[in-house]
Amino acid sequence: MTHDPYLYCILDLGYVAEADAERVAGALLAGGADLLQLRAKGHPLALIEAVARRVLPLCRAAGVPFILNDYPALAASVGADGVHLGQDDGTLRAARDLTGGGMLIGRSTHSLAQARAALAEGFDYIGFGPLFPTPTKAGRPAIGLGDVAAMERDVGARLPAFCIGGIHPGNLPQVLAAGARRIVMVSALLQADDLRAATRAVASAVARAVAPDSQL
Ligand code: TZP
Ligand code: MG
Repeated sequence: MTHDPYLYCILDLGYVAEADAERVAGALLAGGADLLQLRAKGHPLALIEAVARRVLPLCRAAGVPFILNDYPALAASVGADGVHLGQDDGTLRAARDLTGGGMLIGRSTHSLAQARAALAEGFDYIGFGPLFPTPTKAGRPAIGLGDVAAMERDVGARLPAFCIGGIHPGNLPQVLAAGARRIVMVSALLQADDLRAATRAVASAVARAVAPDSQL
């Protein structure tokens, strides 16, 4: 990463066919993803491992951390840069025991209280949301924009905090105006006609809002 991370992209196999993994990852990276996560709900571990091993070198070449969702031991064995844990995916300590030191470990949070707890526990970064309803995490209630500023003040000032959930280019200005400084965008990018251009436009919009002098 050459600058502070603003845009966290997710290669979600719910939207991307396994055979397209490298093409899509390449477009997200070329468009300016600052972190890339592989998310593969309901897929066999062997397939997840195979995709991770194919995508990881692209991230390395781009200088972008590769994060695996859900599986600390697999993240360690493929040499990922990090692992992402939901609220029900165990403690930070348990994940560190599986991965050893030096790996980024992130936590999904769904409230200000959970965000503060993740900071206190020592996670390296958090996701905060879903801000809006989203088919990518169906059934998870939206938390809205009301706590974004407080979360940024109490937590985002101390560790990278990525707003997530139902964010698309149309509501991005509203999310940034609410105080978000880093975002995750999944379906809106993965379903774009020109993935690389869409990613580039979002990366630039976030950078312009949070670092007006940025060259992005
Ligand atoms: N965690 C909270 S919301 C979400 C995850 C993984 C899904 C985000 O996807 P999208 O398509 O950008 O709403
Ligand atoms: Mg999980």
